[in-house]
Amino acid sequence: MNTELIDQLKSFFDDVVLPKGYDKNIEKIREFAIAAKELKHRVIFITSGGTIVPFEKNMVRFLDNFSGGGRGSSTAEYFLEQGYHVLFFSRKNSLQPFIKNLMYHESDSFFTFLEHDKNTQHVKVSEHYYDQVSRHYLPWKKYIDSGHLIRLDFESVGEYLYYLRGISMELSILGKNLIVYAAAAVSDFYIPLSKMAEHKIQSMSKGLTISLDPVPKTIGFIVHLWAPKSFITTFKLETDDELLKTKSMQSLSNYGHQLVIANLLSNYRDRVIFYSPLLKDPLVILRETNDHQPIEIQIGKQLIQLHNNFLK
Ligand code: PAZ
Repeated sequence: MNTELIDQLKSFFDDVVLPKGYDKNIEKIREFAIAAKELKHRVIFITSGGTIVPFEKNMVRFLDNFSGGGRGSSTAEYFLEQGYHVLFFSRKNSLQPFIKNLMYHESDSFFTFLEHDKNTQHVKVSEHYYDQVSRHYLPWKKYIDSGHLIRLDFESVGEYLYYLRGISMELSILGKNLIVYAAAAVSDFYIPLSKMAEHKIQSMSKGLTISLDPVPKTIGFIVHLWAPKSFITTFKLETDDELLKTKSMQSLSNYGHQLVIANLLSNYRDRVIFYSPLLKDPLVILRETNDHQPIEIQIGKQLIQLHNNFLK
């Protein structure tokens, strides 16, 4: 890795807050990685949801982005069902595998599923929703209790990168059995602590101009330093179709990893394209309009096939 990039990353880490409980959480991940290695488990490390960029040290305001964690959580479900162990690293309060269907009900909130039991004066799951609640809650509980699914969350871009580095390094002992699946929408800009207001920014008649520094690119670090033997998947999101192919190919040639999944904001739930040196041609994956299954099932199927080939 070029020393300039290494220095940039070092200054980034020096100028953001170390996540609370970092050492303890990394210790948990180390134990998970050691057990998975001993038992030769296949593991996928999924990042999901969007990072925030705080404006103040005593944070009142922040920049956010649209990602809600649908892609990451649906992918986690598929891989768990296929026998993979999943480390699910997601934005705090974003969608979670299986229980996402209970967190956000189509017509109402989680309260839709409840009813008042007049005999006990307790609230219980309404009989009408027994099947639905069990179908989503039970697999979630089963995978957590069995240790197949472990979860950790992030909020700011600083927390995200600290853990991205720490988790990748811990899981790297799994070698080729590890897939890194970086689906989170990570901010390209941030405010370093040294330039950040201490307290709530006060209103000013002349308005507010905020200057943001670039966040260092980390794909190269994962590929060359943090988890060099694993199968690395990154996402490329664009809004302009003309740019999508070029940017995806550029990313593959810059970093030399296994897979870029390209998607457009306008239809990312219905269409993605795989660019990979393991494929002869780019692979377009479409969700049929009458298909009620999420596209992540198709993504997962193709990804497992590529992972199988990579392992041979
Ligand atoms: O979380 P979600 O389902 O709402 O969105 C998923 C996504 C579009 C953020 C993901 O597919 C993706 O493209 N992630 C990378 C984003 C980026 O290039 O910054």
